[in-house]
Amino acid sequence: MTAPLKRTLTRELSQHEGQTVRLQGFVHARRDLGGVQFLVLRDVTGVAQCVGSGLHLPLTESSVEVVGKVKAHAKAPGGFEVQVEEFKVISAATEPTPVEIPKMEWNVNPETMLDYRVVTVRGLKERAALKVQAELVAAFRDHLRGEGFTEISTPKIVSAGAEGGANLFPIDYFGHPAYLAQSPQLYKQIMVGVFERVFEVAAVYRAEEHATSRHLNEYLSLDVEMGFIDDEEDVMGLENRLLASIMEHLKQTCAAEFELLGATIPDVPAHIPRIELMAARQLVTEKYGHQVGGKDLDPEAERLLSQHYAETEGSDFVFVTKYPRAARPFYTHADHNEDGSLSADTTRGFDLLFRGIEITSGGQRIHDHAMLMDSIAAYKLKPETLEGYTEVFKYGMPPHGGFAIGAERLTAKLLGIANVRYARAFPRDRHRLTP
Ligand code: AMO
Repeated sequence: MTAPLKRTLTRELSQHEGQTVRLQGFVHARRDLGGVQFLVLRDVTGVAQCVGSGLHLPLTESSVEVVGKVKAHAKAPGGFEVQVEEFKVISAATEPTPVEIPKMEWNVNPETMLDYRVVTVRGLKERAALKVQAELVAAFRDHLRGEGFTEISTPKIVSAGAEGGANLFPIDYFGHPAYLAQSPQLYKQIMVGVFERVFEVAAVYRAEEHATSRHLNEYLSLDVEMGFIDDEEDVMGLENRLLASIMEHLKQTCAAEFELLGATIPDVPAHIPRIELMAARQLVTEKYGHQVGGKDLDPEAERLLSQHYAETEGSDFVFVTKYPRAARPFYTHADHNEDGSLSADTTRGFDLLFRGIEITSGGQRIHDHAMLMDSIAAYKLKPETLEGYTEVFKYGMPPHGGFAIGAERLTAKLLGIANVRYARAFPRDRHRLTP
């Protein structure tokens, strides 16, 4: 008895010209011309055209197996086709798919695509976006491990919020009030006392009431925190190197995905430009006539500021630094005045904008216990609710800082996806809890 033929992946067809191969995958598309049947088989690496006669092709998306000979064929995807000798249905679809997966385009009836996400997510473009995100996360981990960071895992059920604001999801924890974590902020800081340099990759929760193209109720937060820093420049320097590594890794692993989505991988400048928040507000008003609302930058101001740096410095990235106290959470470290005293108004908090949108917040944190307690009082927070966190600052916490990148925002902007919901396999938004 001969051993069964090993499975070949569609990407490998070119290495098997003239040979008989065994493919397994999904019926991506099918066409029956009476005498001959065409089948486009999709596997994790791509698609392959298969041609045969007398085949009873099942519904699209059925999983199937094809054994056949590889022949060069200029018009077939990848330049090769498989002439079917044996055909087997592994698991037949029992219903036609609600949308035609190969024909799907971005922005075509977006709600329907999300309603049927269990199957629409198999589409080549949807898959490509999630693949890019997976590689981006892998590169995030690799780079940080290379710089001596340790991965941590912090609780997502918490007793208090970290970021302020009203966007906490309350839960009933055995009769006690609790919340879903908005961010690992307080815990990642505590873990600096253990490992000095830490990172976490985990979902976090925000009860955002409003449907926007940049907000999810559950998103993947790529968090970093490092100890023994001089100031927030050390943190921005790290993020600069990290982004350069991520983009380099994407060039090596996701060229096909970027091509499919018509997107380009940005060059990360060796030194990402920086502008202080007040100067940024002034710039968008003076150059573009845009009056900025609130204390921060509004979405239009972010877009204009990015446009300015793309045009004048060719950079898709810009750090906005020295945020005012009023626009930052209680844990943010004050900036120093020229005489060395601490500023009452300005902090060492920063944001990073990428292609018109904030993808990161970060900064130096308060590490002095007395200063932290003063800050909690000044923000009118209840110190007893934060005790589990503030206590650690009695035990010698070094100067530290960090940042968080929203993985879906980065993915969406990298790939030209207009809404962050499509940069997550199963998004949670105001009206969507399934699938
Ligand atoms: P912040 O609240 O600014 O900061 O969040 C950090 C980054 O997370 C992303 N993000 C979101 N993405 C999708 N949907 C949302 N609702 C959403 N909210 C935020 C953004 C944002 O820049 N603890 C601090 C970070 C730090 O200082 O280390 C924090 O959570 O990309």
